[in-house]
Amino acid sequence: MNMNQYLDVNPEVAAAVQAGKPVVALESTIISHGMPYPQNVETALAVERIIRENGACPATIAIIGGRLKAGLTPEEIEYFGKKGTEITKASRRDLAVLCAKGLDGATTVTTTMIIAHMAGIRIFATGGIGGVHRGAERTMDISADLEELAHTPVMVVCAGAKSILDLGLTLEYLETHGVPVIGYGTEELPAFYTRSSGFRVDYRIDSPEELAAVFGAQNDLGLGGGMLVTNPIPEEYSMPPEIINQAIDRAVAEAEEQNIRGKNITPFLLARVAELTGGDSLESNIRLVFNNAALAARTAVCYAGRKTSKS
Ligand code: PSU
Ligand code: MN
Repeated sequence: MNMNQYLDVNPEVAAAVQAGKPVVALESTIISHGMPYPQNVETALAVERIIRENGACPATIAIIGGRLKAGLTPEEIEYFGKKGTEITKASRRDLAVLCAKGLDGATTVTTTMIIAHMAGIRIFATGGIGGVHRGAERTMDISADLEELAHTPVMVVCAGAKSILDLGLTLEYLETHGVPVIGYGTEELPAFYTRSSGFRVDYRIDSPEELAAVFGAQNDLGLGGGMLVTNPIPEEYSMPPEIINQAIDRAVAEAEEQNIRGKNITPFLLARVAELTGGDSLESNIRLVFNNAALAARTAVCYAGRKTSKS
């Protein structure tokens, strides 16, 4: 653990990390900005239950009153869910300001990786990651999530990325920065609501044991950096590509017309796609997060077993 004066690891999480037991980190932007209240809170609590059922300890990560929290209470999750988009979406560049001023922040993939790593947590489950935006050759809008994956040794289990992004450029960027992109049970990069995107991943892996072994090898080699595991949404919850792509194209066009920029663009697109596709996309979103939580927990169990068997 890389303890610092701003970090609070909750006692259950700290005990699990100390004992080398499996722990899975979870982000809080998905709660505050990714889903409406009260489904966001119900989902966050259900995800923690799924992680426990699969043998690991959950650690939802957030910034509260300038404290970096690894592990939230149900009351703190409720607080985040209720406040929603009023809470600052916190990326790497926001951390120092929020800590020094004693403010709240919702952690993105980037800041969840940073705080997980500080707390000694190696595996993290979420829905979708940020990436290279469409039109990035003009706007230079590339999510800090990709940079964090390049540098911070945390495995991120997600359902790929939404095609609000340029998925081809996102894969190119990850390749340049040396981030392995794994398809879980698939050769294709999943596109969040759909199981396929038309883009190939680097490697297909079919078991949590093998995911843990590959991540272990990356750490043992001293390569540093993260690993991206893309886990396709279960078939029964996936959405018809025409419906989702139409909504995404429209949301992207509206963002352009309204001149939405910077950190606001991703929350704008997520909210607009959710509105345009109604309850179906919310249900799909919730189901894929559950699916990722279970895989991350099973992988964390294998990863913990691997470490203890070696020492
Ligand atoms: N994409 C999703 N769902 C999300 C996010 C992205 O499909 O919830 C959130 C995550 O917290 C991610 C962040 O880390 O948005 C990326 O924001 P930006 O594109 O501004 O880097
Ligand atoms: Mn951006």
